[in-house]
Amino acid sequence: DPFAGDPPRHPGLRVNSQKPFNAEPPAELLAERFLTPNELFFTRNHLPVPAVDPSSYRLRVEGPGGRALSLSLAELRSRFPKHEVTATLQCAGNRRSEMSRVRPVKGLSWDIGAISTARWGGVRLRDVLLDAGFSEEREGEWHVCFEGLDADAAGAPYGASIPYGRAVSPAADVLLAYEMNGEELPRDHGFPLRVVVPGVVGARSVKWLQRVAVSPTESPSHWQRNDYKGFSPCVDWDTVDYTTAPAIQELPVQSAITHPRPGAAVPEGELTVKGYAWSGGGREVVRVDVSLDGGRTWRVARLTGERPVPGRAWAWALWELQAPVTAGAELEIICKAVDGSYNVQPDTVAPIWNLRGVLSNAWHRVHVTVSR
Ligand code: MTE
Ligand code: MO
Repeated sequence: DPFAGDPPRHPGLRVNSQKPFNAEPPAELLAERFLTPNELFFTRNHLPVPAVDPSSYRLRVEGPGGRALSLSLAELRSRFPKHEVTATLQCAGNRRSEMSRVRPVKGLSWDIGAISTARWGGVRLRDVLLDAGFSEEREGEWHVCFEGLDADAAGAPYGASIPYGRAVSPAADVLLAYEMNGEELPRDHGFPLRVVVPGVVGARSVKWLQRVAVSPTESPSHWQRNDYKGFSPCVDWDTVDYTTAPAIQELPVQSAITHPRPGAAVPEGELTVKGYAWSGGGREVVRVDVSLDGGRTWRVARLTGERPVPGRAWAWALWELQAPVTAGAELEIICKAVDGSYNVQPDTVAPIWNLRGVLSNAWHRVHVTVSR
């Protein structure tokens, strides 16, 4: 069993697949805290968790002109300043289960919890690239490619890439992280070193990082070239051509209701509706609208948690709304977020349906009844 060496996990996680391990925190706990506790942070593994000996671990950074850096963990910590960033990671497949209710899609059936937030500590990717001999400006199209230590049966490692400009931009805060919420990285989240690309789909934040290289083309990895792309609802598995769509990088604006849960009976009186909202590319959430009557009337939720720097809003906003509800009522609660570029979420799923079930960000709808 290639998964026999996987680490123990928190029993409270909602497991979507055991081997490889994929799990999300229960929705009721998801937005209870601004920083997701490490043991509840959603986990998205494609392969078995590699066992890494931190004393012999080396990060290989391919430099220009055939030079290369080989960095131990101690060297990473001592050669480069420590940098900390609070960032939300969201899987492209978050809320896929709502998409499969429109028409079946291929992929893990995530509910609303393939998203979590942590304070990451590590070194800036930028500092490591400059140390390896790269410069800030580079003519033409370049990509920074990452490889993990986890490999498939054919020996191909998990890999992904991001554009060079994001990797070297000091404002983009791309990290090689060795800490998560003040603790050493847990094994499920990439021990001993992972990439964290704030504002970008989780798939590019490569865990168990082994190698960094700069290339004129994107990572050759399956997960960069043939997955994590969006298509029209008219494209099916017979017609899909992965070369025609760009790899997902920055994600669209997103929000979901974490309380109450679908089908709940809530007591009459004052109802508190809670949830999260987030947008890609550092675009801050400027407003969350909530309806209790299926979208006929709206109220504005109160945003809680840390307020972000505009343009570098890497972490989600939590929100809540109090409203009186009367016994016997059937409520269709809806939330929708607006980001700093006034991007909004689509009202329904069908027009954004796609065969892989990614980018599922329609208005989130929760039906509840009010009891006495
Ligand atoms: N990195 C490696 N090496 N292997 C993986 O399977 N999964 C990716 C990314 N990095 C993955 C990886 C995907 S699709 C996501 S959404 C995030 O890791 C999830 O990070 P997490 O498990 O820490 O939440
Ligand atoms: Mo993902």
